[in-house]
Amino acid sequence: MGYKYLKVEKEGYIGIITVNRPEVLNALNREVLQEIKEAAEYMEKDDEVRVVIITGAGEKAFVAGADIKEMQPLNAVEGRSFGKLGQEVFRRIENMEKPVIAAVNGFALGGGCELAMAADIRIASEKAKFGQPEVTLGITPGFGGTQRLPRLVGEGRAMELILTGRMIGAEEALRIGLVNAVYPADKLMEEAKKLAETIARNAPLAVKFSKAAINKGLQTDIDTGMAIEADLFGLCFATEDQKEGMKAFINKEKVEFKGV
Ligand code: CO8
Repeated sequence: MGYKYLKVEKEGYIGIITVNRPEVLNALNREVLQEIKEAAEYMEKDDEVRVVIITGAGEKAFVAGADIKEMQPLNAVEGRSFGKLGQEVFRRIENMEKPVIAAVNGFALGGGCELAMAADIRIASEKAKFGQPEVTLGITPGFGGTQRLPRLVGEGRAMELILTGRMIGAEEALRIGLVNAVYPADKLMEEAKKLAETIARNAPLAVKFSKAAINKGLQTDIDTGMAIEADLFGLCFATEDQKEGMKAFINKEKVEFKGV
């Protein structure tokens, strides 16, 4: 399908979604959010795609937030509905069965930082800047930031970042665990693809179950989490990839996982 605000591409096992609205630093209006949801659903259904990368078009921004011009006139009911739309789209990304990598190439502010946090792994360019500046605009983070930031960096750091609206650079984001790695700007996509390829070479169902075990387990007590892990671990033994993967190890051969 055609997208107005996204570039959606496939390279082998990798699906790439690029938010493409550089004239406003890739700001998220309703249409962009809707398109991101459609692209995520398209990637989820496509059996060739094993890993998804999300990035932003242009040199400056990953996503500089929700569209402030679109939000400015909203009343309370409309504001809540806009917030709910962003929450729903980002939750859809988080709940994708396939792993999602955010390649943060520039400003990731407000809704942009929240989009990156909905991905499973974040890597950043040296030029990336992160922040939740909502309180400087008279609003709270509304696309999951108050929930995901403390889970990722801890309550104290999240409180400071959200209550001050302070912007941080890539190195600080790395130090506090908001991103996993920082690369020179011209190497970011290459590194994102290398990471995606490493994941894509592994058994797709085992990757999918591992993601599910982590995400579901983090929302419950440890005994329930262990039960979730045991069930998914058991399910792996019903797959061809487990039989082939272990046989290949024993016979000192290479394996091409099929995802069945
Ligand atoms: N929305 C709309 N337009 C934007 C946005 C945005 N978030 N960010 C940048 N733009 C536009 C600018 O208005 C400008 O347009 P124009 O050329 O027509 O004036 C163009 O992009 C380029 O931006 P700048 O000229 O400002 O570029 P600078 O390099 O000078 O500055 C910054 C870059 C620092 C990133 C700056 O643009 C900025 O501060 N942007 C806003 C960042 C921000 O506050 N983001 C958070 C938005 S709030 C949010 O995301 C809430 C999510 C939850 C919503 C819940 C709903 C109820």
